[in-house]
Amino acid sequence: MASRNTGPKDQGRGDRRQEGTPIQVPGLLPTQWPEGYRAGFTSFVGRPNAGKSTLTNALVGQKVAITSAKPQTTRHTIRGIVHRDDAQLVLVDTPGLHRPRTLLGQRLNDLVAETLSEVDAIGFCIPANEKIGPGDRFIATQLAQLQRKPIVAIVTKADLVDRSDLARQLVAVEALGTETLGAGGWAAVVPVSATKDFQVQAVADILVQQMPVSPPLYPDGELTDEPEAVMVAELIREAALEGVRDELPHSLAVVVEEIVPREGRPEDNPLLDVRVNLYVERSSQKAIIIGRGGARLREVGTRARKGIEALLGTRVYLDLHVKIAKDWQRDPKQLGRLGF
Ligand SMILES: Nc1nc2c(ncn2[C@@H]2O[C@H](COP(=O)(O)OP(=O)(O)OP(=O)(O)O)[C@@H](O)[C@H]2O)c(=O)[nH]1
Ligand SMILES: [Mg+2]
Repeated sequence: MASRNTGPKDQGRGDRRQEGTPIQVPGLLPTQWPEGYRAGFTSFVGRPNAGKSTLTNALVGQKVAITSAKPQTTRHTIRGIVHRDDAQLVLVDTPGLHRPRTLLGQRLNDLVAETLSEVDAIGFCIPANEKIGPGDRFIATQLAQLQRKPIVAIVTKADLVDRSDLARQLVAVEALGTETLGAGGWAAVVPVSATKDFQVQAVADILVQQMPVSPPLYPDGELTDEPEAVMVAELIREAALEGVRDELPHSLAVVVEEIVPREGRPEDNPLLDVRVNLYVERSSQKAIIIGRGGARLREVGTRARKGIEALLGTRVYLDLHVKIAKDWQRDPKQLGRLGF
């Protein structure tokens, strides 16, 4: 039962999804649980950059999803698991929903739609510091079509506005709910700041209330089921996103080719060789990522290595290569090869 399927997560990523172990060594499912124990799936949706992944990490208590100030950071569904005495909450972080401009964008939207149909509840993330716009309305209308599924409206980034603006946004979000879902509206509306740890616990409590009574779905302590190779690729993409502008973030894809122990190392001081390809769409972008004399790429490696070493628990040598996959975001064949 540990892998109760939410569908899209396990599909469509083709050979990019290399075999790997989750962060924690998978244990056995608990054999006992208290009366009234709840467990289930909640998906976070919202516009790009709304704070879904940051909230996922705050709830899990560890980084399972990369985050950045660039929209469309998340490109696949990521499961993060919250363990409590009374419940297990499986969070399914999704790519931001937006009007698609490329085949990649369309695939990401389809992925979210499929995920939504299979979870127990939905957390619709709307930033406190941005007016509700057509993007949010579009998502709300989509959600309205999911019959009888509880939808919790989460007003994110509450730390960025003062009390009166927050109150106004809560009222506006409430109104959006009755406008699109009818009289019942949202199951709840809750403000949160994932970065300032304001109301994170309250969000967990509300979501748990929406979960069905059920035995635990994951072994104790398992925080995600992301394979290591995917986590490593994501940490490198996160490091590479920092400081690049314009369309480059969208053009970047990262694939870990192999992770192998370096031979001849002392047993108490092993080293992993991690060979990684960074794909961009044009040669001008390749030059930007590499930087003068390779300076930028070295910076990316240094920044990513810390997180990767923490994840894998050993020292690593990162071997980064930048390649061009021309217009991959629009090319079905290349999308397949890159795992979308
Ligand atoms: N001040 C503040 N910033 C936040 C908060 N939550 C997220 N952010 C910032 O908002 C930006 C976007 O956060 P993400 O969590 O990557 O947003 P997302 O919704 O997952 O974005 P996509 O994956 O692109 O759809 C990042 O720069 C975060 O640091 C918050 O509670 N307060
Ligand atoms: Mg995200």
